[in-house]
Amino acid sequence: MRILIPLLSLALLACGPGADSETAGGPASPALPDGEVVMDTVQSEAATFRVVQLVDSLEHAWAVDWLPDGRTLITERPGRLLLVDGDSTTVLSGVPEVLAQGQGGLLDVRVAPDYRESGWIYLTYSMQEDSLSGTVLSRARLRGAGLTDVEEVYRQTPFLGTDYHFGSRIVFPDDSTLLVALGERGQRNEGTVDIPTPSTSVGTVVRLRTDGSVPDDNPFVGREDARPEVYTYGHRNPQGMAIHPATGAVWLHEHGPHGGDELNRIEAGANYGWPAVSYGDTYSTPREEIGGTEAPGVTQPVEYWDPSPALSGMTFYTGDAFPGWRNHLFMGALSLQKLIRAELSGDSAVVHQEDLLSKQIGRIRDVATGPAGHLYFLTDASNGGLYRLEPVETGSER
Ligand SMILES: [Ca+2]
Repeated sequence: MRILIPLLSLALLACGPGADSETAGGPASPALPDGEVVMDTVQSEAATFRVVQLVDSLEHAWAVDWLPDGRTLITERPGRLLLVDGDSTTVLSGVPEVLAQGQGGLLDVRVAPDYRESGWIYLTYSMQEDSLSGTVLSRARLRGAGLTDVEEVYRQTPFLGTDYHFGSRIVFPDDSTLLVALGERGQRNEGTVDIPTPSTSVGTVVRLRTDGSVPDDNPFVGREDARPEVYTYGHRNPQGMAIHPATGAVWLHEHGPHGGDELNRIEAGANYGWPAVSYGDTYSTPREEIGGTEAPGVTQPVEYWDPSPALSGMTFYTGDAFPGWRNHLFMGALSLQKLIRAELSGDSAVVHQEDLLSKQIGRIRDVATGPAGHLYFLTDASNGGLYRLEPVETGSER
């Protein structure tokens, strides 16, 4: 059963917390509930922490982000956008209609970096039209308990007939542009080994201005055989993307087929190979390699995993609560039900990995640095939750 208190929250929204409290590094946010400790003292390589469940009864939660005043936005795949303010959770009205089918539904949510001035909140979701579907990016403003000024900013081209591999994640390299990672919609099936091209936006990262227009300096602008919004291509089903806080490089992970989940560093114009190049195998037996593991002109992943963790969600940890984790990359895993901590060598390699919470909490769909510099994650389940990792002081730590 869902435990929501929309009526009470309407009153709270009108007198919410001040808009000047900061989200990262500051005191614990008054806009989050106290939560319930579900794991007491977890000792890991570089930190000791407890796990606190902040929100329960989430139905296939997909993404989490925060407003500048500390209130929390959570998407649920069936099509709901939730606003968490203290102990109250509001289902916001005005969310665009989504195709909640297969892997589709309401997906990512990101608060614009210039939110205090622009008020924009960005959403990705799958949408159906004429029995075909694809991933759409829209933006809207928050007013009271609903969205207003909703406008479609971009839609993937072409729409296709499957209901899976929609991607998707949004990041903002700066105030004026954004990147959206889009799935290949399952059209590149087993046995297909065509070298990918930038002629469609399936299986791509697209780069747009925040109003959806195409920047003049995109890599394929002016080429007749390519779409100008495409920034990188040859991706399979990316569900995690983040910007390195020190270098500004864009990192992305993507689901491989049977094996071969990849971590990639995103470079303008690069081809990441799917489906011609993969470290995964066919789903059918006997298992066979799909294409080869390398080809001329195809960018190799920085790292790949076999078996596939089914990666989802990604953040570079930038908070102050866990000094031993600073700038480490955290990735959620659905199938293998864990949080992966990865240490990078600059922007070139993963030099160390640690698995956290393996099979202890569930399928992890999103992970983020959030209020008070803590690490937060969402679980993907019909009764999932929002959780927070908090530091536990031990004798050996300063
Ligand atoms: Ca690849």
